[in-house]
Amino acid sequence: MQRTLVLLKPDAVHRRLVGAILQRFEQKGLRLVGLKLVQASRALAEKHYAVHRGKPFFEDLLRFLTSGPTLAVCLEGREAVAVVRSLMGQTDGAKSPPGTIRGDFGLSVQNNLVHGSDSPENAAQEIEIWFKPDELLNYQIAGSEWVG
Ligand code: DAT
Ligand code: MG
Repeated sequence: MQRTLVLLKPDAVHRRLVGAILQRFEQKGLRLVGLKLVQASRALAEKHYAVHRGKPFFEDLLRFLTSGPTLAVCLEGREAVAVVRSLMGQTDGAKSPPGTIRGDFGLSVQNNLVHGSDSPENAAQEIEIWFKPDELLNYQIAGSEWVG
C-alpha cells in the first residue's frame, strides 16, 4: 500500500480549513498513518523545499512555511501519491478547477493550503523529514475490504 506526505500549510490552519481539507482525503478512502502539528523551523522548511532552492520564490516560500503551524499528515492507500495530487488540484489556486482543494479554497500561488508529495520516492523522503518512525502507526482499519 502506498504512502504519501501531505502538509496542511499555515494558511490552512489560520483559515480554519484543516477539518474540511482532511475530510476530503478521508472520504476518498485514504487512511491516516501519522498526524502532527508542527511549527516548522527554517532548517526543516529548507530540507522539505530543497528542490526549489535558488528559485525566485524560495525565500518567501520558507518565510510562509515557517510563519505558523503546519499539520503534517502521512496518508496511505491505493495510488496515494497520485490520488492526493489530483484532490489538491494545480499549484495556482486561480487556475485549479472547482472540486479540487486549491480550486475550492484558494486564489493564491504561494498560499495554496496544501502540499502533497509528487512521486513515491519523494514521498518516502518527505515522510522521513517530518515523522519519526514511531510516529507512523500500522493498524488494520475497519471496513478496509470495502474501500481498498
Ligand atoms: P506544488 O506544491 O503544486 O507541488 P511546486 O512543487 O512547483 O508546487 O512548488 C512548491 C510551492 O512553491 C508551491 O506549493 C507554491 C510555491 N510556488 C511555486 N511556484 C511559485 C511561484 N511561481 N511563485 C510563488 N510561489 C510559488
Ligand atoms: Mg511540489
